[in-house]
Amino acid sequence: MIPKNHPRYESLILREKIKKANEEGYLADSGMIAHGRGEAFDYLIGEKTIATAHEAIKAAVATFILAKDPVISVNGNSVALAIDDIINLAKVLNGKIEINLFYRTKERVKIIKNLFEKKGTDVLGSDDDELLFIEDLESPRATASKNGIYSADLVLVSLEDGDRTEILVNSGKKVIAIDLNPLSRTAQMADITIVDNIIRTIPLMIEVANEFKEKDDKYLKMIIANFSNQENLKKSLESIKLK
Ligand code: PTJ
Repeated sequence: MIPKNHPRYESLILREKIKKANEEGYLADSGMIAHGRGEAFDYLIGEKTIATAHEAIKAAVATFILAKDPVISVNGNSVALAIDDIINLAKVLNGKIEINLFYRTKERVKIIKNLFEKKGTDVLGSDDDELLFIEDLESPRATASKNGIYSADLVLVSLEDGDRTEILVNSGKKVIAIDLNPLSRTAQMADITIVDNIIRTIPLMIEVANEFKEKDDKYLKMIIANFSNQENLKKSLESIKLK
Protein backbone atom coordinates (compact mmCIF):
# COMPACT_ATOMS: atom_id res chain seq x y z
CA MET A 1 0.00 0.00 0.00
CA ILE A 2 1.49 3.33 -1.08
CA PRO A 3 0.76 6.20 1.36
CA LYS A 4 -1.06 9.07 -0.38
CA ASN A 5 1.32 11.64 1.11
CA HIS A 6 4.36 9.97 -0.42
CA PRO A 7 6.16 12.61 -2.57
CA ARG A 8 6.34 10.16 -5.50
CA TYR A 9 2.76 8.86 -5.03
CA GLU A 10 1.55 9.37 -8.63
CA SER A 11 4.65 7.85 -10.10
CA LEU A 12 4.49 4.85 -7.75
CA ILE A 13 0.84 4.24 -8.67
CA LEU A 14 1.83 4.07 -12.33
CA ARG A 15 4.56 1.57 -11.45
CA GLU A 16 1.96 -0.53 -9.64
CA LYS A 17 -0.21 -0.56 -12.79
CA ILE A 18 2.74 -1.69 -14.89
CA LYS A 19 3.64 -4.36 -12.29
CA LYS A 20 0.03 -5.61 -12.28
CA ALA A 21 -0.03 -5.84 -16.08
CA ASN A 22 3.14 -7.90 -15.88
CA GLU A 23 1.58 -10.23 -13.30
CA GLU A 24 -1.54 -10.57 -15.44
CA GLY A 25 0.65 -11.65 -18.35
CA TYR A 26 -0.03 -8.97 -20.93
CA LEU A 27 2.94 -6.61 -20.52
CA ALA A 28 5.86 -7.23 -22.89
CA ASP A 29 8.98 -8.54 -21.10
CA SER A 30 10.67 -5.23 -21.82
CA GLY A 31 7.59 -3.17 -20.94
CA MET A 32 9.13 -2.15 -17.63
CA ILE A 33 12.26 -0.87 -19.38
CA ALA A 34 10.08 1.19 -21.71
CA HIS A 35 8.19 2.58 -18.70
CA GLY A 36 11.47 3.52 -17.00
CA ARG A 37 12.59 5.40 -20.08
CA GLY A 38 9.30 7.27 -20.05
CA GLU A 39 9.69 8.12 -16.35
CA ALA A 40 13.10 9.66 -17.00
CA PHE A 41 11.73 11.94 -19.73
CA ASP A 42 8.71 12.81 -17.61
CA TYR A 43 11.06 13.98 -14.85
CA LEU A 44 12.87 16.17 -17.37
CA ILE A 45 9.68 17.95 -18.46
CA GLY A 46 8.65 18.49 -14.83
CA GLU A 47 5.92 15.78 -14.82
CA LYS A 48 3.40 18.21 -16.27
CA THR A 49 1.96 18.89 -19.70
CA ILE A 50 4.24 21.47 -21.31
CA ALA A 51 2.97 24.26 -23.57
CA THR A 52 4.15 22.55 -26.74
CA ALA A 53 2.16 19.42 -25.83
CA HIS A 54 -0.99 21.50 -25.38
CA GLU A 55 -0.45 22.86 -28.91
CA ALA A 56 0.16 19.37 -30.31
CA ILE A 57 -2.97 18.05 -28.58
CA LYS A 58 -5.10 20.71 -30.30
CA ALA A 59 -3.63 19.87 -33.73
CA ALA A 60 -4.02 16.14 -33.02
CA VAL A 61 -7.67 16.42 -32.02
CA ALA A 62 -8.49 18.66 -35.00
CA THR A 63 -6.86 16.11 -37.32
CA PHE A 64 -8.71 13.28 -35.61
CA ILE A 65 -12.09 14.97 -36.03
CA LEU A 66 -11.45 15.59 -39.73
CA ALA A 67 -10.27 12.00 -40.33
CA LYS A 68 -12.62 9.55 -42.09
CA ASP A 69 -11.44 6.33 -40.50
CA PRO A 70 -9.27 6.90 -37.42
CA VAL A 71 -7.82 4.06 -35.32
CA ILE A 72 -6.24 4.09 -31.87
CA SER A 73 -3.47 1.51 -31.72
CA VAL A 74 -2.87 -0.05 -28.29
CA ASN A 75 -0.09 -2.16 -26.81
CA GLY A 76 0.70 -3.70 -23.43
CA ASN A 77 2.00 -0.51 -21.83
CA SER A 78 -0.76 1.80 -23.08
CA VAL A 79 -3.46 -0.61 -21.91
CA ALA A 80 -1.81 -0.99 -18.49
CA LEU A 81 -1.73 2.77 -17.94
CA ALA A 82 -4.74 4.15 -19.74
CA ILE A 83 -7.36 1.58 -20.80
CA ASP A 84 -10.37 3.55 -19.51
CA ASP A 85 -9.22 6.83 -21.02
CA ILE A 86 -8.51 5.10 -24.35
CA ILE A 87 -12.05 3.72 -24.40
CA ASN A 88 -13.49 7.16 -23.63
CA LEU A 89 -11.36 8.86 -26.28
CA ALA A 90 -12.48 6.32 -28.89
CA LYS A 91 -16.11 7.05 -27.98
CA VAL A 92 -15.77 10.83 -28.08
CA LEU A 93 -13.85 10.80 -31.36
CA ASN A 94 -15.65 7.89 -33.07
CA GLY A 95 -12.41 5.96 -33.44
CA LYS A 96 -11.76 2.24 -33.53
CA ILE A 97 -9.33 0.55 -31.16
CA GLU A 98 -6.84 -2.01 -32.45
CA ILE A 99 -4.38 -4.22 -30.58
CA ASN A 100 -0.97 -3.99 -32.16
CA LEU A 101 1.89 -5.60 -30.28
CA PHE A 102 5.56 -5.47 -31.09
CA TYR A 103 6.18 -8.62 -29.08
CA ARG A 104 3.00 -10.28 -30.30
CA THR A 105 1.91 -13.57 -28.74
CA LYS A 106 -1.52 -15.19 -28.96
CA GLU A 107 -1.74 -15.20 -25.18
CA ARG A 108 -1.03 -11.48 -24.72
CA VAL A 109 -3.50 -10.53 -27.47
CA LYS A 110 -6.18 -12.70 -25.85
CA ILE A 111 -5.70 -11.15 -22.40
CA ILE A 112 -5.84 -7.59 -23.77
CA LYS A 113 -8.92 -8.36 -25.88
CA ASN A 114 -10.66 -9.76 -22.77
CA LEU A 115 -9.80 -6.64 -20.75
CA PHE A 116 -11.59 -4.48 -23.33
CA GLU A 117 -14.50 -6.87 -23.72
CA LYS A 118 -15.06 -6.93 -19.95
CA LYS A 119 -15.58 -3.18 -20.26
CA GLY A 120 -18.03 -3.67 -23.11
CA THR A 121 -15.65 -2.47 -25.83
CA ASP A 122 -14.83 -4.26 -29.09
CA VAL A 123 -11.27 -4.22 -30.31
CA LEU A 124 -9.72 -5.06 -33.64
CA GLY A 125 -6.40 -6.80 -34.23
CA SER A 126 -7.04 -10.06 -32.37
CA ASP A 127 -6.45 -13.46 -33.90
CA ASP A 128 -10.20 -13.76 -34.66
CA ASP A 129 -9.90 -10.72 -36.90
CA GLU A 130 -8.94 -10.60 -40.57
CA LEU A 131 -5.29 -9.62 -40.34
CA LEU A 132 -3.24 -8.30 -43.23
CA PHE A 133 0.35 -7.09 -43.28
CA ILE A 134 1.55 -3.56 -43.78
CA GLU A 135 4.02 -3.51 -46.62
CA ASP A 136 7.74 -3.54 -45.79
CA LEU A 137 7.34 -4.02 -42.05
CA GLU A 138 8.98 -7.28 -41.09
CA SER A 139 8.05 -7.44 -37.44
CA PRO A 140 5.01 -9.00 -35.81
CA ARG A 141 3.85 -5.43 -35.38
CA ALA A 142 3.17 -5.51 -39.12
CA THR A 143 -0.21 -7.10 -38.53
CA ALA A 144 -3.05 -4.76 -39.33
CA SER A 145 -6.75 -5.43 -39.18
CA LYS A 146 -8.36 -5.18 -42.61
CA ASN A 147 -11.07 -2.92 -41.18
CA GLY A 148 -8.71 -1.13 -38.81
CA ILE A 149 -5.14 0.10 -39.24
CA TYR A 150 -4.87 -1.41 -42.73
CA SER A 151 -7.58 0.82 -44.15
CA ALA A 152 -7.33 3.72 -41.66
CA ASP A 153 -6.46 7.22 -42.78
CA LEU A 154 -5.22 8.16 -39.30
CA VAL A 155 -3.50 6.09 -36.60
CA LEU A 156 -2.82 7.21 -33.05
CA VAL A 157 0.23 5.37 -31.69
CA SER A 158 1.70 5.57 -28.22
CA LEU A 159 4.54 4.19 -26.16
CA GLU A 160 6.47 2.69 -29.01
CA ASP A 161 9.76 3.57 -30.61
CA GLY A 162 10.57 1.87 -33.86
CA ASP A 163 10.02 1.66 -37.57
CA ARG A 164 6.25 1.37 -37.70
CA THR A 165 5.41 5.08 -37.73
CA GLU A 166 7.67 5.68 -40.70
CA ILE A 167 6.00 2.88 -42.62
CA LEU A 168 2.51 4.05 -41.72
CA VAL A 169 3.40 7.58 -42.86
CA ASN A 170 4.94 6.25 -46.09
CA SER A 171 1.75 4.32 -46.77
CA GLY A 172 -0.15 7.60 -46.82
CA LYS A 173 -1.67 7.54 -43.33
CA LYS A 174 -1.54 10.40 -40.87
CA VAL A 175 0.16 9.39 -37.63
CA ILE A 176 -0.28 11.01 -34.25
CA ALA A 177 2.21 9.86 -31.61
CA ILE A 178 2.15 10.19 -27.85
CA ASP A 179 5.75 9.87 -26.73
CA LEU A 180 7.64 11.41 -23.83
CA ASN A 181 10.89 11.18 -25.77
CA PRO A 182 11.00 13.93 -28.42
CA LEU A 183 14.05 12.28 -29.96
CA SER A 184 12.54 8.85 -30.49
CA ARG A 185 12.21 7.57 -34.02
CA THR A 186 8.44 7.51 -33.60
CA ALA A 187 8.36 11.10 -32.31
CA GLN A 188 10.51 12.28 -35.21
CA MET A 189 8.57 10.45 -37.91
CA ALA A 190 4.98 11.17 -36.83
CA ASP A 191 2.90 13.93 -38.40
CA ILE A 192 1.95 15.19 -34.94
CA THR A 193 3.88 14.27 -31.81
CA ILE A 194 2.52 14.93 -28.35
CA VAL A 195 5.51 14.99 -25.99
CA ASP A 196 3.69 14.12 -22.80
CA ASN A 197 2.71 11.25 -20.53
CA ILE A 198 -0.19 9.22 -21.93
CA ILE A 199 -1.94 9.42 -18.56
CA ARG A 200 -2.18 13.22 -18.85
CA THR A 201 -2.54 13.43 -22.63
CA ILE A 202 -5.65 11.34 -23.22
CA PRO A 203 -7.87 13.13 -20.67
CA LEU A 204 -6.75 16.44 -22.21
CA MET A 205 -7.53 15.13 -25.70
CA ILE A 206 -11.03 14.23 -24.50
CA GLU A 207 -11.52 17.77 -23.11
CA VAL A 208 -10.34 19.38 -26.35
CA ALA A 209 -12.42 16.94 -28.43
CA ASN A 210 -15.60 17.95 -26.61
CA GLU A 211 -14.78 21.60 -27.31
CA PHE A 212 -13.70 21.11 -30.96
CA LYS A 213 -16.69 18.96 -31.89
CA GLU A 214 -18.72 22.17 -31.86
CA LYS A 215 -16.35 23.93 -34.26
CA ASP A 216 -16.59 24.04 -38.05
CA ASP A 217 -14.08 22.47 -40.44
CA LYS A 218 -12.57 25.86 -41.29
CA TYR A 219 -11.56 26.41 -37.65
CA LEU A 220 -10.10 22.89 -37.36
CA LYS A 221 -8.15 23.27 -40.61
CA MET A 222 -6.71 26.55 -39.36
CA ILE A 223 -5.46 24.88 -36.15
CA ILE A 224 -3.76 22.20 -38.27
CA ALA A 225 -2.29 24.70 -40.75
CA ASN A 226 -0.73 26.71 -37.92
CA PHE A 227 1.01 23.65 -36.46
CA SER A 228 4.52 22.51 -37.37
CA ASN A 229 5.68 19.24 -35.83
CA GLN A 230 9.36 20.02 -36.42
CA GLU A 231 9.04 23.40 -34.69
CA ASN A 232 7.02 21.86 -31.86
CA LEU A 233 9.58 19.10 -31.28
CA LYS A 234 12.39 21.65 -31.31
CA LYS A 235 10.64 23.74 -28.66
CA SER A 236 9.88 20.63 -26.56
CA LEU A 237 13.59 19.78 -26.56
CA GLU A 238 14.45 23.35 -25.60
CA SER A 239 12.09 23.20 -22.64
CA ILE A 240 13.94 20.10 -21.45
CA LYS A 241 17.31 21.80 -21.85
CA LEU A 242 16.17 24.91 -19.98
CA LYS A 243 15.41 22.96 -16.84
O1 PTJ B 1 3.28 -4.32 -25.87
P1 PTJ B 1 4.29 -4.41 -27.00
O2 PTJ B 1 4.67 -5.83 -27.34
O3 PTJ B 1 3.83 -3.68 -28.25
O4 PTJ B 1 5.63 -3.68 -26.52
C1 PTJ B 1 5.55 -2.41 -25.99
C2 PTJ B 1 6.92 -1.78 -25.68
C3 PTJ B 1 6.65 -0.50 -24.93
C4 PTJ B 1 7.73 -2.73 -24.83
C5 PTJ B 1 7.65 -1.52 -27.02
O5 PTJ B 1 6.82 -0.73 -27.84
C6 PTJ B 1 8.97 -0.82 -26.79
O6 PTJ B 1 10.01 -1.45 -26.62
O7 PTJ B 1 8.90 0.52 -26.75
P2 PTJ B 1 10.20 1.46 -26.62
O8 PTJ B 1 11.07 1.28 -27.82
O9 PTJ B 1 10.83 1.31 -25.29
O10 PTJ B 1 9.52 2.88 -26.72
C7 PTJ B 1 8.63 3.34 -25.75
C8 PTJ B 1 8.54 4.86 -25.89
O11 PTJ B 1 7.46 5.31 -25.11
C9 PTJ B 1 9.80 5.58 -25.39
O12 PTJ B 1 10.14 6.63 -26.28
C10 PTJ B 1 9.37 6.14 -24.02
O13 PTJ B 1 10.02 7.36 -23.71
C11 PTJ B 1 7.89 6.37 -24.25
N1 PTJ B 1 7.07 6.27 -23.04
C12 PTJ B 1 7.21 5.41 -21.98
N2 PTJ B 1 6.25 5.60 -21.06
C13 PTJ B 1 5.46 6.60 -21.54
C14 PTJ B 1 5.98 7.02 -22.80
N3 PTJ B 1 5.39 7.99 -23.52
C15 PTJ B 1 4.27 8.56 -23.02
N4 PTJ B 1 3.73 8.19 -21.82
C16 PTJ B 1 4.28 7.24 -21.05
N5 PTJ B 1 3.74 6.90 -19.87
